[in-house]
Amino acid sequence: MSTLSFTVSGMTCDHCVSSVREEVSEISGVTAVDVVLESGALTVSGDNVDPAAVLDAVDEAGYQAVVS
Ligand SMILES: [Cu+2]
Repeated sequence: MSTLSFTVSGMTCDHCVSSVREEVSEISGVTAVDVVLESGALTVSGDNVDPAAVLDAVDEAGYQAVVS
């Protein structure tokens, strides 16, 4: 189990947060997703989670993420 941290830009409301949470939750190995709207902080917990897959999932949701 490990934790990855990212910063997401472009989220403006709780719906944005839900979209990001939903997409990232679908990634193989992910067990927990925490998104903070105000700071854009995205924390992903799980086993052997590919950081690139997280960046892709956020992109898929319509936002931009960087590893933080
Ligand atoms: Cu929104």
